Amino acid sequence: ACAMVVSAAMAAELPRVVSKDGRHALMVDGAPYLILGAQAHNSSNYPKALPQVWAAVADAQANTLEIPIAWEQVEPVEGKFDFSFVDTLVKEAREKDVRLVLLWFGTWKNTAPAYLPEWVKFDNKRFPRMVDEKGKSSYSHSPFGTETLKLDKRAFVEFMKHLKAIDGDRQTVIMVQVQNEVGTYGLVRDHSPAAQKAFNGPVPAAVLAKQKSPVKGKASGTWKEVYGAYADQYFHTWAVANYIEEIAKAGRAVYDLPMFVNNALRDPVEPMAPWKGNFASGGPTYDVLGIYEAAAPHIDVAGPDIYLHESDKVAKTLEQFHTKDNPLFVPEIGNSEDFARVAYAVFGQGGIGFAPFGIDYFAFSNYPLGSKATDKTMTEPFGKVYGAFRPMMREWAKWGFEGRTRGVFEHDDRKPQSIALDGWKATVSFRQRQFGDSMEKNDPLEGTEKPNGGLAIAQVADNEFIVVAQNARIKFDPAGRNAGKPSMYARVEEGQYADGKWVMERVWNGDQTDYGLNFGARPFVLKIKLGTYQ
Ligand code: N0T
Repeated sequence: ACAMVVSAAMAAELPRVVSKDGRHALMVDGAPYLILGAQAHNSSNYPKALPQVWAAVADAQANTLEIPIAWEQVEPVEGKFDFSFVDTLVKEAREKDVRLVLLWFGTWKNTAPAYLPEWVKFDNKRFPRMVDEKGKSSYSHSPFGTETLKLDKRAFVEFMKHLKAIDGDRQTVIMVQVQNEVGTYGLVRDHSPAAQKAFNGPVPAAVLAKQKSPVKGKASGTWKEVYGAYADQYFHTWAVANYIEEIAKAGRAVYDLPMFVNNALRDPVEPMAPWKGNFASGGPTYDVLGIYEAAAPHIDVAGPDIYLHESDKVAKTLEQFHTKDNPLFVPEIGNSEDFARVAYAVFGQGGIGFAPFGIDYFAFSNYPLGSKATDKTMTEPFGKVYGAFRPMMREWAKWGFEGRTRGVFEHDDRKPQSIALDGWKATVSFRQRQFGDSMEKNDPLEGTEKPNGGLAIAQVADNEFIVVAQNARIKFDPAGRNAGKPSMYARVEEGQYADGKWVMERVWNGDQTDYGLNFGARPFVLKIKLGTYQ
């Protein structure tokens, strides 16, 4: 009877994002959870599409599927709701033991109105689009459209009510994305009378408190006075964030699941400059996360959609979207092989989740953003990584929340990287043979022609580590409290976590430890104990 009481109490605890000392966790069933995610294609939100999705999710060894729910799909006729797809999806997800992150495609999908019901799409009077200085319509709907907001919100609330009714006992669905890649291309902000009036009004105090100006402006006043050349973008960001907040807040009032937004990135490395048509104005780009935090407190996370293949841009993006107020969550990343190694950095750096886009055997490739392949060769690189993390994902998420984990991915320059640990320094190198120390320039290691290495490490005790990696070598040197002391391995075990316990498979020694610990193409897990002597 006691166990039943406990499990009923657990089930009643809704997923939530928690933060402590600048670190974050996604709690699911009362404990930190790691999203080993996979996102389906944009048109896979129909029952007949699901078999190809589940097959790919299984091959990727993902524990969570991200998939759209579209306003056009649930309210094809005004006021008449149809959630039959949601029912099928949740039922099948339970059978497959996969959690769900649902993506609400409403007013904005990649900034555009494509997923609006037909009765909304063309009715510009009732559902106005943004206009430029001359009154010419943009393709994209205005965040000042009060009817658009009212009805998007109503549909979203109906959706959340339905979710609560069918899944409130169990939380197959653990998070909800509100809209998709919001903002506007080609126009920095709305110029409708309502927008104009707000633009000439004062910046709200909450925004002033959270969003610094990149230029020297007044401490308070109108958008122009405070934010200068950035005023148009920041204003539009505030307007879009407000709109999203209204919807998220209303949805959470009926069913309080964590909610997030995703971002089509602006260039992460070019020097900061005002908008000049080079990204979607109004989206949660890294430079305006403060505005989202101020305007949209019911949004827990703004996550980057990573399709930039250059390693410096990927690394910078992980930094920019990981702050004391914003958990690191990568809701989309290209599904090409080169991105699989980035998972080690996200999981190692305390991220709550990672999801390649297009994990779905629907014959559609979004190359060059992602993979050319639409078969098993596309899912396999992610499957290998997830397969290594999956048995210990609960432990890993807990260590991440405790600040014990670090992670790196191989950069385009192929150079070694070092990781500072408590009492130790780890050096991670790439393209090295397992035996011997020289990097043979004329005899490069097969299978490493392109960067594909990654390593994540958790310090589980003073001198003890769990390492999961692929195509990488790790070596440890004493540092800090151990600096200057001679050291050696006390014990290196290959094994795996099962039901919360470490299960040793073999002890590594001799050739297997003489030249550092070498991981090949297939990831595995090592438990490493180090020691020092006089
Ligand atoms: C993403 C996906 C889907 C190199 C693209 C990325 C998804 C959306 N958009 O397949 O449409 O729903 O969130 C846009 C990135 C464009 C810039 C790429 C620069």
